[in-house]
Amino acid sequence: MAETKREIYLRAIEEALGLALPATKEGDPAAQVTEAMRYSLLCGGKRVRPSLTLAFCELCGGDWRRALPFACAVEMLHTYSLIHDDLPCMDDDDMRRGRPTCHRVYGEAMALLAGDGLLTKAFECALSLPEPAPAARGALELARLAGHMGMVGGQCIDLSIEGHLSIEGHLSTQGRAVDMELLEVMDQGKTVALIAAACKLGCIAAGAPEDLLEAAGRYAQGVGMAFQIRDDILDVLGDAQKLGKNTGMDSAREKRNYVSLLGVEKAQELVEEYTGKALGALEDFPGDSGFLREFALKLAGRES
Ligand code: GRG
Repeated sequence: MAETKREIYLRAIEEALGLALPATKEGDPAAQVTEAMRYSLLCGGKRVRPSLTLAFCELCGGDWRRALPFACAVEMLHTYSLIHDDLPCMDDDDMRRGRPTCHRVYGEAMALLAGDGLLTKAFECALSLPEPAPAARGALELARLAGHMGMVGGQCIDLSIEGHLSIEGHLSTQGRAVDMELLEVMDQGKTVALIAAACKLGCIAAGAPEDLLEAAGRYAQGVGMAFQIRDDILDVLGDAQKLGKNTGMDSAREKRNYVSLLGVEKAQELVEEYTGKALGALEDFPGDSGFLREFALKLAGRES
């Protein structure tokens, strides 16, 4: 049977990631940190973000293979954020992508360095695009969206809500009730920003005009918010299942997210509303957007 577009993308992404981060020779001083980086990067994951990069490149009329350095960059940056998020000083998680977290295997210091290594390597990859102008533009977009005004900023709000961090000034969440507005600001940073980078980098690799980058940003807003809210729903339903409950509401109350504010049903309605917005943004593209349409719909109903 012929491979689907998703399978073709996935195969290319896995191959490109492995080539971008080869194992080092025995005795190399970087051998252990490279192993820790490869452990987290090459062990599954849905590859949502790099698939978006390739699909947007193709939608904008580019050869999707040319966007592979950007796709690898986005996935490396995402993996760094997961490694750091799992550390004891943040979410303190033992399992990730179906196996023990990086720090559980390599220790905290090495996991911190593996994350740092992947963050840095992401920019090396982005800047390795053969044409210097789109390479620089892509790296700039990635830096802006992943940094303190994007993903890192969103993570700060999350830690502040969970009581791990107090932030002075305009980002302070102390004493503020967790409402829909605050959740949206947090998720725009924590989740949407990197998804937006993934989509925009695909357009940049294809040499698309600014109005299409803007439309890709709108698609990312819709898909990114839907992805996060669906994640909240799966989290709560997963917890409820573990506890043998029929509804996730008890465990949802402990966490502050869309399910704790709205309940599962209304949260899923919001997933569908945001997905509709994403589909609307695709109308601005002249090319065949069937893959990205299906992708958004699949993510809205995903089970893992
Ligand atoms: C540490 C700077 C820093 C940021 C961390 C990624 C992140 C921000 C936190 C992880 C927790 C979380 C629920 C983030 C929201 C984004 C999200 C749903 C990440 C998981 O992405 P998937 O489902 O993971 O695409 P895979 O493993 O499939 O790649």
